[in-house]
Amino acid sequence: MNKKQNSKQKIQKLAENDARPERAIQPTELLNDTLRRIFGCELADATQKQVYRALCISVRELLTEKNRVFGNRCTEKERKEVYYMSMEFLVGTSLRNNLFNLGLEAEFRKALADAGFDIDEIYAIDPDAGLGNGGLGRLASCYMDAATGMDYPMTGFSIRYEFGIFKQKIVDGWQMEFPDNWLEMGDVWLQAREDDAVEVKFGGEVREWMDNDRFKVAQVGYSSVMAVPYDMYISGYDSDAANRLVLWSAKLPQSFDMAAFSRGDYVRALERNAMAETISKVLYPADDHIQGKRLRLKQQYLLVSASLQSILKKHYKKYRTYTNLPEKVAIHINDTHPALCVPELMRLLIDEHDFGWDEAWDITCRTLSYTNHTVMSEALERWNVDLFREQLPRVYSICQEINRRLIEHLCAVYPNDWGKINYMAVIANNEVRMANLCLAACHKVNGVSKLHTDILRNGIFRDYCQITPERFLNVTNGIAYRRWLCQSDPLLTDYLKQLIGGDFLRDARALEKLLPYQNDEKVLADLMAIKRKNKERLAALIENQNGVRVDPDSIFDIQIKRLHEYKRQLLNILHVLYLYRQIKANPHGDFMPRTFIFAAKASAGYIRAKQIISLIVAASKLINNDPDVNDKLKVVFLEDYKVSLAEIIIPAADISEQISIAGKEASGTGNMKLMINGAVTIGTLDGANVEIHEQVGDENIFLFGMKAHEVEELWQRGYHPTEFITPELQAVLDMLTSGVLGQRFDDLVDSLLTNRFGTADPYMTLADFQDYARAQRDVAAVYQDKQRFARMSLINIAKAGIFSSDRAVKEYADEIWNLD
Ligand code: OX2
Repeated sequence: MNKKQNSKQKIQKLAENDARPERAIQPTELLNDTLRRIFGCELADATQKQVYRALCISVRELLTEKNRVFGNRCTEKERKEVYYMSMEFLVGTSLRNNLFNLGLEAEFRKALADAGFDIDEIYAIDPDAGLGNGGLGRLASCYMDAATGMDYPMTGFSIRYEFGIFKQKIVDGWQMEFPDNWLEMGDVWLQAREDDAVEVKFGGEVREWMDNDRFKVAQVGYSSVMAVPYDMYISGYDSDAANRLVLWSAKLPQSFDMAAFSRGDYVRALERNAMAETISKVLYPADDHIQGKRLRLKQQYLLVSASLQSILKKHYKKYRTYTNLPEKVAIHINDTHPALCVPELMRLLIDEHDFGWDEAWDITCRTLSYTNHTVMSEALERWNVDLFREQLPRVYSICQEINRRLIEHLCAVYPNDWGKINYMAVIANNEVRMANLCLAACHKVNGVSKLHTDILRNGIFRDYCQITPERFLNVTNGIAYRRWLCQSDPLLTDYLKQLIGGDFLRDARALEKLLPYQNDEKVLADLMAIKRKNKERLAALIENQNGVRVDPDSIFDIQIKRLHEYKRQLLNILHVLYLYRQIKANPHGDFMPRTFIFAAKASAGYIRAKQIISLIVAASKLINNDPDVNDKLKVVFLEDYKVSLAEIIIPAADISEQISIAGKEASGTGNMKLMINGAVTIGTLDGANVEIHEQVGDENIFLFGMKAHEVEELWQRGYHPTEFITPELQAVLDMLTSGVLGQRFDDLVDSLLTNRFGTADPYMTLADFQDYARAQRDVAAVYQDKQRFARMSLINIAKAGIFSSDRAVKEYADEIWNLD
């Protein structure tokens, strides 16, 4: 090879023939080349930040090449591609994940150490790309990783939010939100493609006319926004592929309102500029909940319209036709947020590519598929008709026609059953219903755990399922365990490699090779020693951030997830106070020391959720400062929960709290991450907990509470929370209203006991309390027997393989997307 070529050129050259250019890399040479090009320096005189950027850029360039070669191969073979549309991708950090996937971690660690840099310090510079709220967004990222690792051509589409999920601080016991300016450092992962910007039209009106006997429709008098794509490359473990996550950023068209400038209305012109660019400014911080805001609708349309236009353009370039779209392209709608795909694909095919309605509808239906992630009624998206029509007049007229035809069809299927027909309509009661739009069109609809899919089939989507049951299926969620186990718990991973070999790195089901060691005292002791190390690491972080000393020999009982009433953090903290009272009453009693650790963000406007955070913080102050209970009970609320914090907490967990009211948590994925790290679940039979229970059996999980059907039955009979209050529980509730916690939580107690806010105790916290306390006693009893607990932990690790996102993505590929 020509000596004058730099590493970048060499990689380009190699990649033409070799899908693994990473194998030929010389880390020091590559870093020096990049440093010279970007900063005009070399490792010897670079700063840590320069090294960080140079390393990221080197990795990005490598992935760019991999993606180009992989893309060409897919094009040559005319492989079917999948496009995953999601308003959220909770990517977390990228650097360590990419180096790990490319098999370059150890080499770069060494090269940097030789130059006097600690790679862990460099990782710490890498910001979380927090372009999502919680499980839904993280799932999208896990699926990108898995698909890439399995060489599936998959492109993610989302929005380049300038501000991701807010940073959380607790100020005087109350959650405050601060902007997350992740692009300051995170921009290094993004590659802008200004030339591929796409026009997206808002507002105006619909005009119809005849053109040589052809009926034509168009949107006129609209305002344009340009959507500029930014590519983030996604690596996969030990794979030939590299895929792209395309993030759209809103910009005003260059030519826009030049008139205002020439009129000298400089300020107004710039104002409109800013208005257009607000579309991609900030992620809506609500999880499992909608706010029907105009800006949110604009975000959704920006994502959908820009993505579909670019998909169609690429498709046409390859095949010179759109009629084979369903054979070559699968477009997946991740929850209803991108449901506008249905009318927008129709619009593009009809208005811009001259298809008739029937053919366009056939193509649309066969191309689109939809995942539902929640049955919570406040999360089912509905748009006010006036708002919708004002912003998207042409898309609205298409929705009307979809609805007209749908109702015609339903009248034939369910004659005169107006209740049902109204329930199934796309437009009704002055609202556009996004779930029904997906149900009317998509060729496949799936839930995210067995229980959740049953509830879709027999509950909220029953009427649709009756007509076409073959469209409905389950794909239980999965996690990218190479991030959540292999990268976040290197101690356990190295140990497992020695003990059972490295097969589990390729196939998570190989973790079952651990099972034969379940009675091996040495192995059990080793596992506990690793857990203890991870607990020490977390204890150090807690001391550093919260100034609280926790005992690594206590049970680390962990609830980390979005704060939502249905997830019942309130149940957990009420029980903590209940334990507190027990210890106070009997300070010399035999009590297994415990540390309860919480981390959770509440949606900014969700006051009840913020009150629950305040209660946790207040309880932690009282308990952590009470010398009577000090070595027995601690409570910690860790601020600013995010992917990178989860990666430190999860390996240190003994107990995983999955305590939602049965029937409400669609799946949960934190439950899987904790399980694969050896935490034992205390939980209800909800979401994927049901399947975790199937895997580990009664012996290796702490179940409690009502089952989903029992919850329903209790509602039917009439739920009276006061009937479930024992004197001990009453005493706990009294703590909340008495002021001993430094403030009073009357609202929270009211929400449990009175109907003032609607239903009393809508998530049946009190009804499940006694059985939860019983299950917690079981936890303490079992933990006394260290070996027994270690065995439970081992079995949880061994049986977690099924929850790999590799398995989940394969099911999507085979049963929904029809990929080869
Ligand atoms: C979440 C669900 O609440 C959770 O149960 C599930 O595991 C996750 O999605 C991934 O499927 N917003 N967040 C969710 O649903 C919605 C809507």
